[in-house]
Amino acid sequence: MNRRNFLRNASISGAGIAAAATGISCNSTNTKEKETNSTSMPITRTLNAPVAICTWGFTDANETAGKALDAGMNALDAAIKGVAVEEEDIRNTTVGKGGAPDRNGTVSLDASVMDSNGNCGAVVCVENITNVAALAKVVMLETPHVMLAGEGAEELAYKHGFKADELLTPSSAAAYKEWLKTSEYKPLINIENHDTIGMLCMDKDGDIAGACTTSGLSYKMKGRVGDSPIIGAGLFIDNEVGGAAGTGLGEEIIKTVGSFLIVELMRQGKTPQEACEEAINRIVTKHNSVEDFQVAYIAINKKGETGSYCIHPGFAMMEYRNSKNSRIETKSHLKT
Ligand code: SD4
Repeated sequence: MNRRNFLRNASISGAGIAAAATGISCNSTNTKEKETNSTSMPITRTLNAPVAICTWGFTDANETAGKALDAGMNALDAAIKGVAVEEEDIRNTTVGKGGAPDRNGTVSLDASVMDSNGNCGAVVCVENITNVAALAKVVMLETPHVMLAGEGAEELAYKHGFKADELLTPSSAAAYKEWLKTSEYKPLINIENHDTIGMLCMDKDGDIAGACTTSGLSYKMKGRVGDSPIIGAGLFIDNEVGGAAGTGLGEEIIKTVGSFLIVELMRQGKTPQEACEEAINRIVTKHNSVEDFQVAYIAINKKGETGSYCIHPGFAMMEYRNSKNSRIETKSHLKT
């Protein structure tokens, strides 16, 4: 038995034993399978998969991933395929091509991926490649490293057939020109200026993986890197437990290692919803005021249960399940 199957079977047996101990019966709404544990006791396994969730209201991206999962694609490739929809959509001003530039007028992208075996890859400060989540997968698979920056990441991309692209579009260049008039570095709250995509997928086998991709904060300092490409901050997966992804002011997510925290809280028994709420509360309790910035989290556990929570109202999570794509308005710490 390879490590992956060993862990999967171990976690399934663990879930079954815990459920038996609490008298909870695991009823699946989707996939129900009988398993046998080491003492030959039948265990009903709940997978409720496939499931795809993502940050903000990215209907098409989430549906793309969900349909790919339905067709049998593995969780990592489905997440990368889903987020590519936003990377390639020039209307999205904080992801991929068309993303807002830094203060010098250069668009630079960050991304990370993590698979169900605990492997991960990331790229930061990439200036000429649109599909940076796919590039993060190349770092994961084709190098002995986890993260590559700037020119090194781009060299790797060209070696693997990626094409150079102009990421600054006429409309992002015009918005930048307008911004230069005041050069005001404003805090960002919601989708109108802030729409990184973090996506978590559970495939038909119940394996979980994710991807996170962004151009970061609009008009950031040159070289600034946020949470999205930092494993544990913007994205974290532990296939025995679940996964989490973040969006919002990356500095706050990094300081509290938000996605790792959520997965660890789920490991301790919290639901995805409770874990997201506690991770937001960690940030809130460290500040006198959180009026000025947004942070939002999404999470999924091994049973396919999901949760989301944020600081300011206005954040929504997309969820694809049983071939249905739904927008889930997320509860927030601040009520207005
Ligand atoms: C960052 N977390 O670079 C990203 C920004 C973001 O929606 O989420 N925008 O800090």
